[in-house]
Amino acid sequence: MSAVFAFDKSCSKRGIHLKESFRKLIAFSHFESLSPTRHPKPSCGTPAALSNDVPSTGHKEILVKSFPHSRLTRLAAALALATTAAGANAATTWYVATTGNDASPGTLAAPWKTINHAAQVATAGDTVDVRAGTYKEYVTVANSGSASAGYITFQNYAGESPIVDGTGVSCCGGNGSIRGLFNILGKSYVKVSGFEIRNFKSTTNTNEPAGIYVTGSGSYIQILNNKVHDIVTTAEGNNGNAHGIGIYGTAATPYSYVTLSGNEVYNNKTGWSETITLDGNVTNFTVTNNVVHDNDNIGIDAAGWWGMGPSGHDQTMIGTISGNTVYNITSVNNAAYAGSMGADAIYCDGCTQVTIERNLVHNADIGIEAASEISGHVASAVTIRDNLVYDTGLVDITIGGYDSTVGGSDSITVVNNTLYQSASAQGNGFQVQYKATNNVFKNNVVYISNGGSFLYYFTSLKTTPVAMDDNLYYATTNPSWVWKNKGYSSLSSFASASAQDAHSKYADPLFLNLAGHDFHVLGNSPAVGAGTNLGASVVGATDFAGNPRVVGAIDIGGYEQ
Ligand SMILES: [Ca+2]
Repeated sequence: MSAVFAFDKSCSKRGIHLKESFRKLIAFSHFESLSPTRHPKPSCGTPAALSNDVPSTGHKEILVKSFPHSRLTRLAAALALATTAAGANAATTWYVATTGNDASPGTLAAPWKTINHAAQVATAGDTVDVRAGTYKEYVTVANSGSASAGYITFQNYAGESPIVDGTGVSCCGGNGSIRGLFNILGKSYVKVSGFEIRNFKSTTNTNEPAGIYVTGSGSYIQILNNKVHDIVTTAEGNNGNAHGIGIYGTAATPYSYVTLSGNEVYNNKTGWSETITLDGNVTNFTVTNNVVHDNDNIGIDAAGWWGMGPSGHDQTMIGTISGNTVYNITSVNNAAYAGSMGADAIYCDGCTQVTIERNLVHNADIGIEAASEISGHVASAVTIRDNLVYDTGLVDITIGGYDSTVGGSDSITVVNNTLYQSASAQGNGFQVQYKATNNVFKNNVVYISNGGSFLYYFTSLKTTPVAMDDNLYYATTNPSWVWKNKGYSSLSSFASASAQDAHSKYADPLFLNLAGHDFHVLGNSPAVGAGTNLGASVVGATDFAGNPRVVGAIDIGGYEQ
């Protein structure tokens, strides 16, 4: 028996029933936030009654009334009325500054004081420019943009860095309510860009803080270039939850065309919940070029089958998770996990038709996983390609349900990834668990320096849970494959027993700089030109670095030359 058997690799993560019940609670509790809180108080709690002083339409007339009657402002008033009369499609740029006043006209010279005031006034096509400074409030976007008039955009004033800070903002309405520092509740064509969003905390399991919270149904949401951090539940040992960025499709009409790009999401303590979550009826999404690190639960999660959406509309689907850097993701200090590792850097938990490509993942409990935790369901039609994954606590890439009683994985294609475990890392390369069908592992480099396994397949329930070939394996000590809970110490013995990896190789891939984690290979590497081109729809257009994926004969691993 190799060292691999010294670890408990059964990956029995999460209190499944507990988590499911909480998800359902979330699905019902969003009604609190869906109420039209047009004029919320700075502190949370029961939504404020609607007030009539700032209606969501006709705001320009309101501004006219508030002007002092100097000659200059009468002129401005006339212009404002003319703008209103000309139609609602005139795009306006509004300004917010910590020195402002919500009774001001919202101009650069006379800005508003709160972002939330701007969020009540701005309509389709408008832009809200927020000056530098710290805004201790939460923001609920009152209106939608449109395809014809454009987005409602909330952004940093050029060259400045506004901060939305939850310090002193009480959270969040009770009864399991989620509230974000930014809330987009059933709105469409909304963009949030260039904010630091931080320090929103709850000490109870009945209040769930979020950095950015999107729920209901809608389309065209863009969350760009924000820093979201220190969103925390201190009730992790008591079923508390918090959310960095949460996109929840809760209706038969999806939340669609959702883009999360260029955000840094870090130092969050989220209990049973994830750092970035898309769950329920979410379609046509893109999560790209984000940096997600130092969080105590899953980094990026595309989820389904949890009851977040209505029956038949309960899967996150048709999307791309690409170009993200995800690291330092572990649940060992999350009391919900009672000291165990179980946090994925990137997780398709019941998603379908999703591509996970060109991500850099390291120092996570689990690198990338595609499976379902819900009995009778699967993650399906997921392509995991051109990723670099190294130094994980359990495994770099895994498929199949974590227990015989949960769901599984169907048609997961894992191609052209480079996996590495250094001597100090604890994990394996690949893992196959329960209920895995029609899956493919091909053209991957797997390099193991810790005595772990290239493949850890510990059940014997499926004859062929995965088709494997054209992989390049290398171990600095004790090469090991585990197939149907039996260990093999040579590629030939493994290939013979499994009827897999007939054309795979066992050789040093000759990384350019292993200590520096540069997984390019030298020109004379056995990876060069040694893969099988499975077609553009499978191997994609580019390699990890964004260079053409196929140059001459396709290479094995994340890089092409
Ligand atoms: Ca090549």
